[in-house]
Amino acid sequence: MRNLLVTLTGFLVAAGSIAAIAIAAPRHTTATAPAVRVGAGMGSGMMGSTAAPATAKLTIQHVQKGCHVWSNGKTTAAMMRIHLKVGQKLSILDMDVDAHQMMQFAGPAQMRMGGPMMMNRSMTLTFAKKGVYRLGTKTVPMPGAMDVKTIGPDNSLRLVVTVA
Ligand SMILES: [Cu+2]
Repeated sequence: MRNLLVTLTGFLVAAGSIAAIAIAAPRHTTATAPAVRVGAGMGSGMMGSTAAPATAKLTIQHVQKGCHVWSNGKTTAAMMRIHLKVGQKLSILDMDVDAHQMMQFAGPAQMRMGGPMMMNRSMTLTFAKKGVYRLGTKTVPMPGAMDVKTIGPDNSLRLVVTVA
């Protein structure tokens, strides 16, 4: 629950600053200082999007049949293939009731997977070398975890990342 609150607070802070910028723009059109700040913020945002490829995002979603699947926002599957550019980041968010430990089975470089991700926690992997990375997760039993009824055996999440 604490983790959820931290996440929510982060969203609220982000939403608040966006709202502040939106409000500041029409109110302070005559004052020069806020206008410059708004302009600078927009400029750095645009520079950021062109300098580095956008972070790819996958979510581990809870489903009734198989307990969990990957979601890229468009499709869901236990096995996903994604293509990234060298140096691109992949952010993985665990929205499943299970804790998931990322694993690497193969790849041109050893990735640091850290510890298990709890619900509502995310991790970001950076793919610095070209090649094919075979990744996956295993669920990790946690004390006090929710016992949610699902249908059939749990999916084994597998992920093939091609970096070129
Ligand atoms: Cu699950």
